[in-house]
Formats: sequence, structure tokens, C-alpha cells
Amino acid sequence: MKLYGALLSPYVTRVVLAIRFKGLDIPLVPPPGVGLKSPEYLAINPYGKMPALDAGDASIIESEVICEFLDERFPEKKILPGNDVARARARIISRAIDLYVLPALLGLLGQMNPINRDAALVAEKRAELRRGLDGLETFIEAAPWCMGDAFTLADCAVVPACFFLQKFLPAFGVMDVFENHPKLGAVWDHANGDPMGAKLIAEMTDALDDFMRRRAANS
Ligand SMILES: N[C@@H](CCC(=O)N[C@@H](CS)C(=O)NCC(=O)O)C(=O)O
Repeated sequence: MKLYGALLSPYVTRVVLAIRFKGLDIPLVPPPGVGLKSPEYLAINPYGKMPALDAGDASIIESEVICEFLDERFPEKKILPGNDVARARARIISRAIDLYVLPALLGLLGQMNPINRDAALVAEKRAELRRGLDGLETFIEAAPWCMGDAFTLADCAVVPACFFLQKFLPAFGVMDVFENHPKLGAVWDHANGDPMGAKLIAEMTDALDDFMRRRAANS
């Protein structure tokens, strides 16, 4: 098996965390062809988005679906809790990140430059993000992971999302990113002190620094 993608995507890193937690030997490799819309990659993921899993007998797309697929195929160490309510809550957190957090954050990323910033759009996206994070806060236990003691699918989604929140919200004047969302902040702090979490956060930091350097060199 191999996972197509790059570390600067919160969707890709969600799956990377699931793979590492489960102890699977599935390398992360760049998508084939030139760009995500190349014929080679579109044959693997017709939506031209990363990640995609080459499972040997099938191509599996959509980060959450890939995580659940890996949990079913390799059930020895699960990222989905045993209890049905806990399982539903882990899925809610993961889904809420996709539906209510990352889209608002991506909307803000398009407004990074203060010189040509659309103030109304920024206000709208910040309110949307606030609602997304408020909702998350009601589901997160932070004891110390999202669902309690065990690392789950919810943490696979939350840790990369927190990485981008704390990197980019200060540019919009939000200096204490987790001030209104202490449980989310506690999970983020725990991830930073956890060997697997800290390793991924360091890798994402390097990837982002490298991206910023290349962007500055090209401008
Ligand atoms: N719902 C998808 C979202 C994947 C996604 O949007 N990936 C971004 C990278 S962060 C991408 O490939 N964007 C390229 C594009 O949309 O052209 C998933 O969970 O896998």
C-alpha cells in the first residue's frame, strides 16, 4: 500500500496519524504526474484531491473514508472506539472539522495579505470558524485526547486542524488562539508533548517553512 499526498494538507496528515498510530508500514509518496489534475492522478482520484490510498486491490479516496478503511482492514489497533456512542462522537468531531472548521479556515487563508483583505469576508469567515470551534468544544473531552484516554479518529482530524489554526489565526489578530476553546487547546498541548504528535507537528512546521521560503523566492 501507499498513500498519495503531502504533509501540508490537514486531510493527508489525518491519515498519516492514523497510519502511524496503527503502526502500519504505508509510505507517503507524492501524487504521480504533474499536479493533482494530471491524467495519472485523476485515474486514481477523479476529484484530483489528496490524499488517496493505493490499497493494492483498490484506490480509496477521502481522508475519513481512508481512515475507516484502514481501521477495518487492520483491526489490531483501532482508531475507532469500541462503544457505539463514542464511535459516533469521534466521527462527529472528524466530520465537524471537515464541514465547519477547515472550510472557514481556508476562506481566511485566502485573505492573508492585509493590503487587499476583504474585511466583510474575513468577519464572515471568522464568525463561521467560531461557530465551528464552539461546536467542537462541546464534543471534546480533552482527557487528555479528544475522546478520553485513547487516541482516536477524532485526534487524527483535530491535531492537523489545530496546527493550521495556531499558525494562521495570529495574522488576523487572534493571538491566544485557544482562549475561547480550552478543551481544544488542551488536546493541542497534549499532542505537542506526545512523541507521535510532536513528530508530526515538527514535520508540518518544516513543510510549511519550506513552502513559505519557496513562495517568497518566487515572488
Ligand atoms: N474531502 C477531502 C478533501 C481533500 C482536499 O481538499 N485536499 C486538498 C489539499 S488540503 C486538495 O487536494 N486540494 C487540491 C484541489 O482542490 O485542487 C478529503 O477529506 O480527503
